[in-house]
Order: sequence, then structure tokens, then C-alpha cells
Amino acid sequence: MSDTRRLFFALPIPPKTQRALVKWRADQFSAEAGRPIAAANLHITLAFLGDISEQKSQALQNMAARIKQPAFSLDLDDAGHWPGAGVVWLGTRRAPRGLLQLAELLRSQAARSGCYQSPLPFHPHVTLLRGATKAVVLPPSGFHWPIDFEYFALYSSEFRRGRTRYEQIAAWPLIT
Ligand code: 3AM
Repeated sequence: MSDTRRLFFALPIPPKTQRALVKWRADQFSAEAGRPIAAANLHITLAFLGDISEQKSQALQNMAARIKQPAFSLDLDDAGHWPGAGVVWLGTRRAPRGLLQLAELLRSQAARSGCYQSPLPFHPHVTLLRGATKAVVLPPSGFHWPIDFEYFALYSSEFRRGRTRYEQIAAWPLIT
């Protein structure tokens, strides 16, 4: 049995907003647009770590526990489609500095611990649909999903019986 897990740091979307987003998504996108992500799996990835050992995971959790980052809010008011990745996403036109700082810190700690980090610029987003490789009609601008983030978390990602399951392993508060 493998003793590594596929892990990532993320900001969970609060459950109430997850439920509202899923309802809104059903009105905005046709069934052919792509595969909807389950409400409980909606999140903003901060740093993807890959398949890592328990030892490395512990070291990264110890570093995460020392982060002192003020809480922040953001407005999900932007939508886009990455056809290559087959992803339809929601994002924000004004990423809060606190979010960018937190992601930068986690990504640099991950890189220093030997976790490959994509050279592409960090684009905070909530993946709404996967498998969206054809043209998609995006929601008209004017929508706003305000969210207050009060903690960030470490998740494992496991593909089992045809489904991706995310499990929260640990969480750390942002300073309020
Ligand atoms: O849902 P999003 O896009 O925020 O795309 C994967 C998902 O992010 C991303 O990690 C999150 C949890 O699976 N991911 C998966 N493989 C990746 C990789 N090799 C990756 N991000 C960067 N590099």
C-alpha cells in the first residue's frame, strides 16, 4: 500500500455559499457544458502539493500552523473557461492582498520542501465544471458572491469508485 497522499492547501467555500452556488450553476450552465463539481468539493486551491509522504505533510503542516495571516473577504464576480484544462471557473476581479500573500507563502514553503509548483501565475478560482472542452456560454457579468474567509485547510484528494473525494486533514484560522 502506498504511504503517500495527494494533498493540497485550499480555502473552503462556506457550506451555505456552496449550496447557493450549486443552485445558481444549474440555472447558468447546460448539462452538456461540463461535469459539475460536488458542492462539498468547491474550494479555492492555494497550493497543490502532489503525492507526498506523511513526513513531508507533517513538516508542511507545522509551517502552516505558524502562519499569521489576517482574514480577508472576496467577491466572486468573474467567470472564465480554460478549454485546454476543461475547466469552467469563478474568480474575482480584485484578489485581496491577504489571499495572494497566503498563497505565495504556502507555495514557496511547498517549493522549498520539494513539491513542484507550476510556473504559471497564481489565478485564484473556484472550479465549477470539469470536462468542459467545448465552447461554453458563461454567465453574464453582474453576479456577486461575497465570501468571508476565516480559515484555510489542508485536503487530501482521492479518486475512488469513479469519484474524487476531498477530505479535510487540518485547518488553521486566519487572524480576525
Ligand atoms: O480545482 P482546482 O483547479 O482549484 O486542479 C486541481 C485542483 O485545483 C489541482 O489541485 C486541486 C485539487 O486537486 N491540481 C491537480 N493536479 C495539479 C498539478 N499537477 C494541480 N495543480 C497543479 N499541478
